[in-house]
Amino acid sequence: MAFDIDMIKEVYELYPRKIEAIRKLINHPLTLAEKILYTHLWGGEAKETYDRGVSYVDFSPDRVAMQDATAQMALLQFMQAGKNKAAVPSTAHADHLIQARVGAHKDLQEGINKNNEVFNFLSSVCNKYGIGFWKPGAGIIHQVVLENYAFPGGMMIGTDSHTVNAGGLGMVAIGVGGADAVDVMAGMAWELKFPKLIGIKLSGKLNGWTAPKDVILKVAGILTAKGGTGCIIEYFGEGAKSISCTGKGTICNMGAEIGATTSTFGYDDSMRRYLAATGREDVVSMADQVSEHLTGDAEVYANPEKYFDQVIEIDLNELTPHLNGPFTPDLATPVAEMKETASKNNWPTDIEWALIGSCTNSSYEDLTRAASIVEDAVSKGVKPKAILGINPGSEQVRYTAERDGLIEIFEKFESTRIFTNACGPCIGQWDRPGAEKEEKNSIVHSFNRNFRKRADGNPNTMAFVTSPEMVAAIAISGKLDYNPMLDPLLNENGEKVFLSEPKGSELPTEGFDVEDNGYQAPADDGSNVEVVVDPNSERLQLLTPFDAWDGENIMGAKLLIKALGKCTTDHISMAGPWLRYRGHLDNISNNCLIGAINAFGGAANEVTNLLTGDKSEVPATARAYKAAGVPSIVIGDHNYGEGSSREHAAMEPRHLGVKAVIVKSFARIHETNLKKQGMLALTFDNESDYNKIQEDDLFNFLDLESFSPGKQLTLEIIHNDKSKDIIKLNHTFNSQQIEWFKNGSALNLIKSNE
Ligand code: MIC
Ligand code: SF4
Repeated sequence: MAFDIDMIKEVYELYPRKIEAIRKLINHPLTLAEKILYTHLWGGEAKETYDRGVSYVDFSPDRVAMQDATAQMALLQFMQAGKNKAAVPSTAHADHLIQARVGAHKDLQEGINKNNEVFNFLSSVCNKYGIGFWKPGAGIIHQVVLENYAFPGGMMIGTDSHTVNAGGLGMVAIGVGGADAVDVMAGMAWELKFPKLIGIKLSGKLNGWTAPKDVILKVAGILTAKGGTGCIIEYFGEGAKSISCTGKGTICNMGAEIGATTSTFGYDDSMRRYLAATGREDVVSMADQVSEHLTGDAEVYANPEKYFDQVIEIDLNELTPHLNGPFTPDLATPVAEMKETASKNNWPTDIEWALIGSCTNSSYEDLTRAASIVEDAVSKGVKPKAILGINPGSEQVRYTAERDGLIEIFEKFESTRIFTNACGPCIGQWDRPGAEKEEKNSIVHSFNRNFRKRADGNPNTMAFVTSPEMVAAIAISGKLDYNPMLDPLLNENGEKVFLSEPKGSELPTEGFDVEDNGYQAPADDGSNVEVVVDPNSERLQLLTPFDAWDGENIMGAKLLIKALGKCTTDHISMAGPWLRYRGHLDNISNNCLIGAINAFGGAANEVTNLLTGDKSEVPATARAYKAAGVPSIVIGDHNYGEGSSREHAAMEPRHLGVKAVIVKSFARIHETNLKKQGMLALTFDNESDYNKIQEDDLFNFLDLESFSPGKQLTLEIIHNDKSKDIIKLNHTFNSQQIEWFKNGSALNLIKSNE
């Protein structure tokens, strides 16, 4: 039986009535995204329609998921909200904190030893507040969610940007900051700007070396890293139906890399098969009764231009394998063009490591397709040139893969390393031998992100994202520019051989199996469970509420940093070694903006402390301003805060006394996170005003007293030579969000309403 089946039953029972209510209001055929959004309005049936890209709407998600690196902060905040139990089914997953070093067994034990305090904290908070806990080794949050919790037509939020993976099972699943999760777990509405809709029609059928991953690698190339911002992407067409459920998950997963709010697919047979294989026939029979509501209307898919804000068409027959990177997931190069492109750009082509795993590509099907390549190479006498590292997505996948002989196949290559069922190298939890030498090199992986330093901490590692089967092929050839369709390999006898096309099984023929899935159910009554946080802990710290706004204009603020170019959440609050401090706001604040490039001087983590005139590190400078009672601001470029959902990227500057972040444009989750923590998240009305900001300027906010929705704010910039600029700033705060600012944070507001 599926988890939380009563909740799912209720959602489906209410579907027909809610859809009928919408049809009365909207007199055109409906996309799937609209159906899911309008059936999940806070307050029940739809009473009005909303403007895409304009209206703020209160929603009522069905469930919440959190991963260990963000759950700590989310749950520390939830503990302050004064509730006894999470109001909707919620889970936390221990997956980000385990380092990949020698192999699954040892690494897992080491991970548990090193993170014991944090895992115990999460386990006891979950136990207390009725939250399911998936222990270390159980798997990566989004795979575990797909296998156990996702259901067609449902809505969920998760404190991780790749929560969107559940779109593979026809959900609207959205990545958020912890404070948003707190709203939902506290039984309150969850607010989102009604998204715009992009329709992607998939025609034809994947074939040969082309994989579901190539669909999204191609889409990323078309839309770029911010092209999906504020949009839900809905896939449809014959090609969509031909892709497996986990393949759909891969496509939705990487929608995060183009800034999409989420992506989804209509309910179809691939989902039925996946639900049944993962023990959820009960969900299939319920979903089947409302199946017409769990996909877009036929008329929408027949004339998509009329109903979506943008339509893209991809012919899967024509699609070829891609490699995206380095340093950004939207730089798409077809495998067939890699030789030329790599040599033009001077990308190293020798590959030492090739990695399969992450929430994007670690399904049973992924492993079978990659294993088929390895088996083929072994049978043709070809030895791998690079090391193949594999992180299975969940214990269920790993156990089944072992039972079915897949792990054994991978291990026919002596150099293969099977790592823990966890994020591992995808989030810098990788003790790569030699990384400290910072040599220029390339790696390939089947993950989703490839920002600088992300996998092994080496700024000179260029990571290329591709499908698991291409990762396996590149591991064998040892060459980034290897094209398996054209290039022969030399086997042990010196003969030229070609690798055969990958073959896989969508699902295990004997079904999934697992001995211990790693799940811990919460206590029925958690009131006696005690959660202890050691006041001397360096990893966990109870939160102190941020100060409310004093009602005065912010005057005399100094510039902490003007960030130049790409500034992702990895630049603002780096992961890897810093994951250690995710539950301790003061300690993790020591990584605040240390990866951002200072527009003055061009270095990372080097700014001028304007109180002393000395060069200093960003966090130390912020602390100096804070200690002196001087407010500070941060300036940024386009798509500021792209990437992760981690709210640390907003809480750290807030904790260090930054009052406003002013940029050319924001990534969605980060903008909300800033607002939630009581910060001013503002954009230049005139983008070129970015150029007016000088290192030693003073900033005065002239009209904060009249801060109101839709009204610009005015910033006075006083330059060193006493000349002045007055510029206009835009914002997207609604009146509720302005209250967050006034109260010091959204959480302060929840508490004051208690
Ligand atoms: C990531 O992929 O960057 C992460 C680590 O999963 C993050 C969450 C985090 O920073 O903890 C995400 O994608 O939201
Ligand atoms: Fe984990 Fe990587 Fe997925 Fe983030 S993207 S949840 S770090 S596997």
